[in-house]
Amino acid sequence: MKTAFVTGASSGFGQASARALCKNGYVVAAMARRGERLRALKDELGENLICLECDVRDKDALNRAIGGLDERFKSLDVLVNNAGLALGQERFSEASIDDFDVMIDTNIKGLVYVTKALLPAIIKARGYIFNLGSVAGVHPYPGANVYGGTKAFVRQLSLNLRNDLTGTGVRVTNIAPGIAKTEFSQVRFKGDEAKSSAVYERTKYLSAEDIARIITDCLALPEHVNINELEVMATTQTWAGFAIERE
Ligand code: NDP
Ligand code: 8X3
Repeated sequence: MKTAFVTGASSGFGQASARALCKNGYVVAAMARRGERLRALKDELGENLICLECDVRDKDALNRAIGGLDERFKSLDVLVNNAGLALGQERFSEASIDDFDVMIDTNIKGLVYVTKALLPAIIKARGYIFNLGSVAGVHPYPGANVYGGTKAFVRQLSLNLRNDLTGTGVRVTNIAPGIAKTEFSQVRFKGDEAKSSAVYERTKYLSAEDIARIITDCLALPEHVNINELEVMATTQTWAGFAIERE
């Protein structure tokens, strides 16, 4: 019996990954704040889905939730560190400091808390850590400021973890997706339907299932193969080039 732990499992990549892992025979601990979404997923997937209604920013609650998991989770085969968000896309000077706090606390600190709490179990299983970075952590774009910074942190932490985990057999992959249709833009634009749907207009984007498939495909690789990072874009997405000021 293999075990997995997925954060942000109530929507998007996390939900699709929890579903795919369950269907591949894993017992999955699924964490998110929206418990009703997790319970609906459990109705769909059955007893191999364990609901953990928790905010990854709350270190004590997180440690209690992880501590309350049954014996099977003393050994953890897969961690998908996925919970995260962007809030706003204004220039740094106009953006909200409260939004910065939420992104830093969730995307950076939450991911660190989860990893720290679960690492002994992951080492025991010679397990696999997937961290959800972003193209925004590699390529700058206007208004990505703090969000991009948090994802650059995720990328560098992923690489540094590989060093610290040398000799343990634990694998770490930073997955850095580009445009993908989930609830991401609804959250980023705070429910502004016109803004969020404009992101996906007249183009072909990645789906949550594409990312889940990448995760299960990586897991199917032999144990001696570690993919350090995977930057994944829709075929329709490329770069816009440098911006040049002209007089
Ligand atoms: P969604 O908004 O669809 O899903 C985000 C998930 O994160 C939800 O399940 C949400 O659950 C959870 N979450 C957010 N904050 C917290 C918190 N404080 N505690 C626990 N869970 C939390 O977006 P995606 O699936 O697209 O995003 C998943 C990850 O992928 C994020 O890290 C995002 O930055 C990254 N990403 C997304 C891309 C995209 O274009 N979609 C591209 C590149 C990276 P709940 O609200 O119930 O707590
Ligand atoms: C999400 C992808 O390009 O909107 O991380 O930042 S992007």
